[in-house]
Amino acid sequence: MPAAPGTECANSMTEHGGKCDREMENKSMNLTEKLIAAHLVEGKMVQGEEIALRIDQTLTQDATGTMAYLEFEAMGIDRVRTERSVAYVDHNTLQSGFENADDHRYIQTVAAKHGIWYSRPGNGICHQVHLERFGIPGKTLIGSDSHTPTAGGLGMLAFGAGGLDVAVAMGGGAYWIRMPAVIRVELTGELPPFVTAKDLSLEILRILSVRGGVGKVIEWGGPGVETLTVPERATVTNMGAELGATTSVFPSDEQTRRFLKAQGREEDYSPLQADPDAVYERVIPINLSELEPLAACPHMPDNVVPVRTLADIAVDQVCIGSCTNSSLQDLRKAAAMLKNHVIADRVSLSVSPGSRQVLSMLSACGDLDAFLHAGARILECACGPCIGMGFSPGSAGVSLRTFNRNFEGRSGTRDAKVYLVSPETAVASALTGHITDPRSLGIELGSFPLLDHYRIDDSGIIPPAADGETVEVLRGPNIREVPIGEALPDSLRLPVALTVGDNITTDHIMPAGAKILPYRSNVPKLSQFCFEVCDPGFSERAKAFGNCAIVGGQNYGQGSSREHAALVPLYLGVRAVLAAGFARIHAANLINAGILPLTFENPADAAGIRQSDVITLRNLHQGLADGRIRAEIESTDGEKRELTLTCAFTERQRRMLLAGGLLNLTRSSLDSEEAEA
Ligand code: MIC
Ligand code: SF4
Repeated sequence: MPAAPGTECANSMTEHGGKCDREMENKSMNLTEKLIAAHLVEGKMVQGEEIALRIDQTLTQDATGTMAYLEFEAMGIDRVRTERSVAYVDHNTLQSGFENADDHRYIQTVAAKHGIWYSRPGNGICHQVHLERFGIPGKTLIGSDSHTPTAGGLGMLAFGAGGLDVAVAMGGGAYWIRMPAVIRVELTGELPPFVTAKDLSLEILRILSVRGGVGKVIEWGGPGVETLTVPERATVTNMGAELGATTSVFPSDEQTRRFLKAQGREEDYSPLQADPDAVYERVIPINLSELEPLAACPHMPDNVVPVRTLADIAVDQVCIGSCTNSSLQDLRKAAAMLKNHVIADRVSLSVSPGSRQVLSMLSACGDLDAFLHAGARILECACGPCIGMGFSPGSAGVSLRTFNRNFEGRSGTRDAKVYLVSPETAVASALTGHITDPRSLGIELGSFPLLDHYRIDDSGIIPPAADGETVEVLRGPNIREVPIGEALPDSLRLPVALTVGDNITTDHIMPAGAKILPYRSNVPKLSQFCFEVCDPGFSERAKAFGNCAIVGGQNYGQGSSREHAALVPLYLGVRAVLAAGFARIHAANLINAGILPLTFENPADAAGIRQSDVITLRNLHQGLADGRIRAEIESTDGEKRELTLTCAFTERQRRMLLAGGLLNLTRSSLDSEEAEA
């Protein structure tokens, strides 16, 4: 067993008689380094180096889970080798047609067979339920959802990952990341009334932008941390995903102990914190007392301004919920503000509690009545409108959401204007019908401390079967094969099927929503919608080209962890994506799929390439080893020029790309193991 993080480094204990390299060097460690050291199985803790971590827990949700379990099954392992693996059904709970009900039945049976806990549809959003019932300070967690770092609010080291990486971790394999730089946010002061953890999340997005966290862990510390409850911390770690951060983490302290105790799990508590003289790449001071209500304007989470500057904008729709802001504490505050009031006639208000526990306690506390009287529509305990599963705004509608992403079209309405705000700002605006700084209402909002006891009822969670052998895995006809890459040839001639700009999200690449989500286990069908928001002709054009490339700008693939944003382009023949920069999880998913993510040495080169230009990449095998690839670009009028692409792949990534993806690599190593035996 590893040593408890925060006390010893477990990784090289045998080599150095109980001390890891860093302790040998007498270096004090930040919390991130302690957690990494306690789980390190390969590599050195040198910034930028690839390291492998032992994973204690995994989670999946239904929209990415089917694929992850198909991949897990392909590995031929009987029982998961983690301490805890949980399969949640929370994204596509509409079941509008047989497809999703079939997928859910598949997930339930595959979970029962292989030792995975199953959280039924309606039991809640994966991140909220995981925090309540399973998260443990000091443990590692990976999940096939980009907001898995939410568990960092409990002091976990938690990462969003592609389904294949989660499948490998379930099989006992390590999770590979680059050793991140660590930024400390030093909190002082205390949040003033009507200023919330959501405003703190938006403030850090304002400071760092949607690219500012790439390659970094955001570690929260300072005296202000003590004033934030675990649900508030989880709001902050949740939105760390929007910074592009590898993950975010809070210390585990008295607040953590109180939360776990209220969940009947005090035995899971252990204290964790950074050493007092730990070193950080950068320290960002934030005085909580100086914050004010903020809003992220359309269409990016870092497009942040004070709510008071938006005061005249009329509001059509308000949505409260999502894994960012659907805790009991959030919803009780919202209910208190709504009590004895009715929302403005022009506004439609939805409330999606984060879990059945939250909903049942709202009802026990009498708060549900306030929502009902005010005219709110109570939706299921699920992701719902956050992923475009209903409640889309009307044409050009203004929607205020307590969610974490306001990407164009994500709400299901392409010309909608979505603003991200706190529950307090959301309620204030629902009451007045225009964007309203909640402080201007002149009402008093009492304090809402964490309750001493939550209602514990785990009947929505089904434990795995004791004997998996007896369980039959049930598959519906919508479940189609996972596309598999081809070994990389030494040269590729690729017409450009699409050119796009900066900050392209996985919602652009592979949109979600009620129409498309039912096909998450059917890649051929899903492929019809690839890049639909940017260019509805893309899918047909890519197929017609056979092999092709995509050209993008900075931060290509930000947002969701959905590996479909790599698997679907693979199915359509995309062999390389050339961009000025990539988001971490998406780059990993492309490599897992066997698609080359190549970076322009000179970012300005992207602008000179047009759709249908032909890119020729030669000496690829040597180029991958050198980290530089020369590309010839031939424009449609026959003009040719050359440019340089860079690729700082690790040895492991190179092998994956040469083999045509992780599944091929795993297969060939299994074949050679068999041959040796
Ligand atoms: C999201 O918020 O974008 C999602 C939907 O939860 C995704 C996962 C998915 O696409 O299924 C994520 O964040 O990874
Ligand atoms: Fe679900 Fe939205 Fe959270 Fe994604 S961001 S897990 S869709 S609630």
